[in-house]
Amino acid sequence: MMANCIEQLGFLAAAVLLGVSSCTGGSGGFGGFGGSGSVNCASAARAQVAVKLERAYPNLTFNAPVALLQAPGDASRWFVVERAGVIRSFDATDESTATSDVVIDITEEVDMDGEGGLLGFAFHPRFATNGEAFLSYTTSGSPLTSIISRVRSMDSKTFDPATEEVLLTLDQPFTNHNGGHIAFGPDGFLYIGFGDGGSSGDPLNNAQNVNNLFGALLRIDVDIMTPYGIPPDNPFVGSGGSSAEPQPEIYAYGLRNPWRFSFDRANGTLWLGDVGQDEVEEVDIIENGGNYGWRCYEGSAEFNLEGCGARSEYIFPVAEYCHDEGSSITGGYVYRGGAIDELQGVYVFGDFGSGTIFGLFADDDGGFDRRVLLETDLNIVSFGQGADGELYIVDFGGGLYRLVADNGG
Ligand SMILES: [Ca+2]
Repeated sequence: MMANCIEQLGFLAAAVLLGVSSCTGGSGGFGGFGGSGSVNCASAARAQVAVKLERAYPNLTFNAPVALLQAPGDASRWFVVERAGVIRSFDATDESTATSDVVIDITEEVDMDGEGGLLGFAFHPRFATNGEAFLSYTTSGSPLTSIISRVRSMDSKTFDPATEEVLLTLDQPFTNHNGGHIAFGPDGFLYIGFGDGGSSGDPLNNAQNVNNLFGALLRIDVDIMTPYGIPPDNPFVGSGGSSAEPQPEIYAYGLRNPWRFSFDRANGTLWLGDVGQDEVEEVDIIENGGNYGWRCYEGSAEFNLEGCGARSEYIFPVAEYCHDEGSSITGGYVYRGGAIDELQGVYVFGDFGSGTIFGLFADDDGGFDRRVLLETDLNIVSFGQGADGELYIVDFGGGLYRLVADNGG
C-alpha cells in the first residue's frame, strides 16, 4: 500500500537524505492509498501576493540554528537557538551587527545523536519580572532522553546553567522524532511537542497510546506545584498518570513529529506542522483533547488501521501536501505584521526539504487554500515572529531571512 520510500525522518534526516531519497511508487497519482482516496496531491497554485525574502542581519551566521525568538514584549534583541546547545542573542535594532552574545551554553549536556540537540527555548510570559526561561533538549540516554527544564536569569541577558531545574524527562526509544518545540500559550501554560518515539511507522504504536507522552502535545502549568501542575481542563486531568493510565500532561495526541507550532496572536488559534512518514505533510489546528490520527492515518490517508477506531474519531489536517512538493514540514505563524497587507491572517509555513514557503488563505467554505508564496533554496528549519508581528525564516545552513513586500525592482 505504501510507496517504497526511504523514510523522511524529520528535519535532520531530510538534510541527510536530500537528493538521495527515492520513491518507487509515490509521486504522481498516489493511487495506493488503501481506498481512502482523500488526499489531494494537486500542487498548490502560486499566491497572488508580492512577497520576497531578504537576508536579515547579513553579517551574522549561526551554527545549525533551529529557532529564533524575542523575549515577550521586547523587540530590542533576537535570540537564536543553535542545535549543539548554545543560545545567542544580538541587537535587533542594528541590521549590520556582526556580533552575538552567548546567552547560555549547555553543549556538555546535549546529545545530538540522530535528530537530537537543543531543540526548543521559551521565555516565561513574565520573563521581564521573573527572569525564567525554559529549555528543551536531548541528552544521552538509551539512546536519548528528552529534557524540559527551567533556567533563571539574574541580569535579564544571560542564564547560568547552574540554575537549571529539570521539570520533565522522557526516555526516547529511538534517536529520531523527538519533537522538542516548546512555547507558552495565551493561557499562560507551557506547551511541549513530542514525536512518536521514532524509527519508522511508529512501530510501538506510541502516538495512539495516551498512557505515554509520545506523539503528543503536552500542556503544563509551570507556576504552581513542583515540578509543575496540570491545567484543570487538560483532557486527562485527575489521572494517576502511571504507565497503565492516561497521562495528565497530554493536551492533544496522534501526532508523528510535531515540528513547530504557534499561537495566532490575534485569536489564540493553535497551529501545528506534523511531519509525515512517506507521502503526506500536514497542518493541524489543535483542539483540547484532539486525536490527530497518526499512525492510523498519515494526513488524510490510511496508514495502519490495526486497532484503530472509526474515521470520525480523528481530527484531520486543515491542509496537507504530498512529497512531490516537499519532504518535511516546518510549521510557521499566522502573519500579523504590518508590512504585507495581503498576508494579514494567513498561516505561513514551509518545507525543510523543498524550501517552499506556503500560505494558507481562508476560503469561502470555512477551509483553507494552500498556495505557494515563494520557492527558496533554504533548509527552512523554523520561523520566527518579531514583537512587531513580522516573520523571519531560519535557514539550517546558518542565515536568517525576513519576509517582506516585493514592490518590484
Ligand atoms: Ca494527522
